[in-house]
Amino acid sequence: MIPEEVIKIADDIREMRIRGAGRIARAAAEALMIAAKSYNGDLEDFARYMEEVSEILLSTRPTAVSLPNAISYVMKAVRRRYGSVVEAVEAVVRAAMEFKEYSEKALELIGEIGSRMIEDGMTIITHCNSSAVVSILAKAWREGKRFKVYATETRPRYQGYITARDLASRGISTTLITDSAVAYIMRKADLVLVGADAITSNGALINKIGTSQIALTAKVYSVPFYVAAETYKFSPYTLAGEAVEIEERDPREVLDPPIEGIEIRNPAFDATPPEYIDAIITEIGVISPEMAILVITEFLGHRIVSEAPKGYEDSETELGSQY
Ligand code: RUB
Repeated sequence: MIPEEVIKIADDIREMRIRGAGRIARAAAEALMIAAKSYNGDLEDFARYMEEVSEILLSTRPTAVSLPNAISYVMKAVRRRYGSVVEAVEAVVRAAMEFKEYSEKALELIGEIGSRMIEDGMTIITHCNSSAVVSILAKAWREGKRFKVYATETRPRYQGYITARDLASRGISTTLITDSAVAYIMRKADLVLVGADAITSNGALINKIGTSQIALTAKVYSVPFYVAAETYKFSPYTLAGEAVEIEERDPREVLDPPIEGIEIRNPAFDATPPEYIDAIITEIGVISPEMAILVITEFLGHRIVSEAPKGYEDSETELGSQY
């Protein structure tokens, strides 16, 4: 029996009570750990049970690659041979803890590395709500740098309000703007800083819907466009030619009640081509989008495969050797 707590985490991810690629990944690792700890069957069935749990978690939201990457990391422990259930459960708990600790440490490092790129007096535009972005801005502010942030509302779910509240609560000078005010504000901006749901093998960014319009505008006004992304946001699946699935959410998030006779679409993410990205700030350093392939192959240890993987089970995510 899959524990209710695990089903609740899956529901919370699906309904966006847990949201943002990093948090989703950590919640999935936590759910696998809870599932393992409450397992009371025999050893032969353990792997099948854990696969079932990971399927439930994987089905929650399709776009953030941090989710399958986190699951892949923990499930690697499930697939080893064990002498007892206790041993198997301990290994899963260890792997889940490792992932969570790595993820938290990565956020801190991104804050440290990224804050060096923030200068006094800057005007910075951000979109949606990214904990990696907040980590950078908070660190720079703590170091005494003084700058101004414009946060977009981020329709239709208004995650920009979370960002604005968070930054303002840290004392950071924050202004909320509508999504359509970006081009108007861009003329006065020095930097755009956004998070990532996935980075593809060719260095494209998948992030909250509207990100690509902002990147396009930044390019026109020659404003640098930076992405903050932990390495587990890099997608090994794109290496094998898979496209990142863009989640389409309920149209009622856009308009409720709907207007009769009008179709409403609600894509939650979009793709920004690598040409629009000046730098990707990761926990292993600042890289160009062209280096995404090296992060996937050399750092995460994925092979260039001859056959496209069907899912996370064909691919094993490493966390890199630093920690
Ligand atoms: C969140 C979003 C964020 C990234 C990065 O979308 O697009 O920019 O997930 O966030 P949603 P983080 O609200 O639909 O999940 O840096 O926190 O991982």
